[in-house]
Amino acid sequence: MTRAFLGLGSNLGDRRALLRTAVDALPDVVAVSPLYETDPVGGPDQGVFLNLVVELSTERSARELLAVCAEREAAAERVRVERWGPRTLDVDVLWVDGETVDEPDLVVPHPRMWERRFILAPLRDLAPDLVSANEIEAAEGDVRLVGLL
Ligand code: GSY
Repeated sequence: MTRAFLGLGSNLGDRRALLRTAVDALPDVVAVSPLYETDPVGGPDQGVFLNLVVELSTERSARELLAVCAEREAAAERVRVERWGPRTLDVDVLWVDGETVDEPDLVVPHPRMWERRFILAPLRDLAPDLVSANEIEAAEGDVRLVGLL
């Protein structure tokens, strides 16, 4: 079994319910981070996100996890009018212990995770061995702890 982390975010529709439904449907989940309200990083002017990270204990590869992410986004009837714009649900493969991938449609570890506080804050809650407090400080975008999903 391998430790893996997925990042989930939503800034369109009933954000909390969309995240709850997605987390409940994910396989191999062993921990769910607290929920954060986060200012959008990149893209056009858009509403604030809710973000969290889940930990999996899984035999799935990063590539197989990408397919799981796509399934959850499709189930949320993901609407995304423009690139980097508002979306009902975004699910990203962040990290898989011992695995790196560098392919056009999948890069693991997630290539922008170290710049994004909305990823690092909930990831550190679950995996303080991966993310230091200094790395959170150096990352971009305000985040506010909301509580448990
Ligand atoms: O990469 C995920 C989508 N996304 C987010 C997000 O989930 N949260 C915040 N705060 N900003 C974001 N910008 C993008 S793109």
